[in-house]
Amino acid sequence: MNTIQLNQENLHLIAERISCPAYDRTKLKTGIVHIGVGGFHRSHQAYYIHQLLKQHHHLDWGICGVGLREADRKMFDTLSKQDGLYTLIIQHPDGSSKSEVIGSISEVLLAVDTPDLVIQKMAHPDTKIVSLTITEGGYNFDSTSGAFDFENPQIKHELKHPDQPKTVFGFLTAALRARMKNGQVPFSILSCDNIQHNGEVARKMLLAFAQRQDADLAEWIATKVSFPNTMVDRITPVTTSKDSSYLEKAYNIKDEWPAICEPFIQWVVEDNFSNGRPTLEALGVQFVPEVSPYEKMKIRLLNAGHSVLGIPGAVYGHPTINACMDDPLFAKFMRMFMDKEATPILDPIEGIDIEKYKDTLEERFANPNIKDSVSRICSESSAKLPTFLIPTIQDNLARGGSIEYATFILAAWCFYSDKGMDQNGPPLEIIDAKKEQLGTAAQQTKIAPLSFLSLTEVFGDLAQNETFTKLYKRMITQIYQTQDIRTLMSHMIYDTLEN
Ligand code: CS2
Repeated sequence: MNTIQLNQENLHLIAERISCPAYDRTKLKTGIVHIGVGGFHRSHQAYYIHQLLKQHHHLDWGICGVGLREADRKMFDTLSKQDGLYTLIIQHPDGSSKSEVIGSISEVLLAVDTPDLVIQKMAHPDTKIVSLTITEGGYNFDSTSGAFDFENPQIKHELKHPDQPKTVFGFLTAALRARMKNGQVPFSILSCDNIQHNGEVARKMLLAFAQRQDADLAEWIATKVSFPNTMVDRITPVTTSKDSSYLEKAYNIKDEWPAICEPFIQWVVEDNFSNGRPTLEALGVQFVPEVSPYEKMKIRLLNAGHSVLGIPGAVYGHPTINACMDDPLFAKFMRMFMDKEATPILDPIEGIDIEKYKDTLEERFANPNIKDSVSRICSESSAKLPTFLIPTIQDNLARGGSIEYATFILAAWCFYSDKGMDQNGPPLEIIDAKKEQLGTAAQQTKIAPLSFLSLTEVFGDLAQNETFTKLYKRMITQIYQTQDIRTLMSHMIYDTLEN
């Protein structure tokens, strides 16, 4: 068999080897513009929409994938070449996998090349939803005050030149302004990032920005645009060249950017849309009046659990989350964190057994075929921990609960950030927009043990809390003295079990 390049023209040939979209992609209308096409969007929302097109033939809900940054060029080039097609490889824990070509992304745009096309697409009457996976950091808020960061140079530029948008806020306001002028119904803005109250945060940030641009537009957005809150979930590791090679070897298909994921998938959405929505309930999406308890449970257990494994895992030398779970000490440490610190601050959810939910998380993290790198988990921790972990410390400080495990992770993160600056030490590649600031603050630890906490945009006012700082200081001293994260973790578990 010769190797076939994945694209629309070859789809009928590829369909002889692997499951392919049978719906007529040429008839797809763009109902959704999605900003931030990475692995996660492709394993989650685009997968759900693909099922909808496949099973229910609702061809109005095709997706236009948009990249806003120069860094999205590879996504744009690859998906353009493949006519939006890619293979989703679902990896089961028993070693079996299921591959399927996904066809719901019908077009792609790169905003740095064609900003006007992006605005036109969003302003087009067919577009009913603009969805976002722009990462926790993309919402441009200060984590202490929660206020919009007007000091961001790109935002400053956009406010001076509203006709030259750069960020999501510039594009959304430009498109919504066009819709307001044309007397059209606005699209809904659907945030799919791991931020609690993600819809409300998106709304607050967009309104703050719009207000500075045009008070009438801000008023129109405030009254007319819906921002449903959502909880999204599917573990999606970074695609590697091995994944493309696998498709080439197994099916003779050349796909330069497949997506890999676990079998589990969940989407809980607040049923509040200004301009209609796809009927995804038939596919298992839960539409509920109140998403917050689901979001909180997922962020404070799953996402925090990942960081609780990944940060010490990176320092110790475990390459993946499943390798961390294979180490019984790491697995126990994470469960202790979940049981003692995260669970007590969660609200009960009807129909959900939290103990079972945590058991499932353990199974999902241990999936040996996902090989989710700790570097993905640790990336952008400066944006993740203020949503995933630090609020749990604050909640426990307020209620007199345990903060030991979460505090240890912050101390380990300081050590990790310090090591990442060390040119002579073992390689520890840190991916974080705040890498320099974190590293510089961490390097002062030996002279001033609390120096890492001086980054108030990350830690808020934690450094002012004596209960916390006392514990943090003890832990950071132990970590720097022993340089042995794993032994310290085992002592903590032992002490907890003894008391
Ligand atoms: C991870 C998430 O980025 C992270 O740190 O916790 O990407 C996680 O895998 C997804 O939210 C799973 O739904």
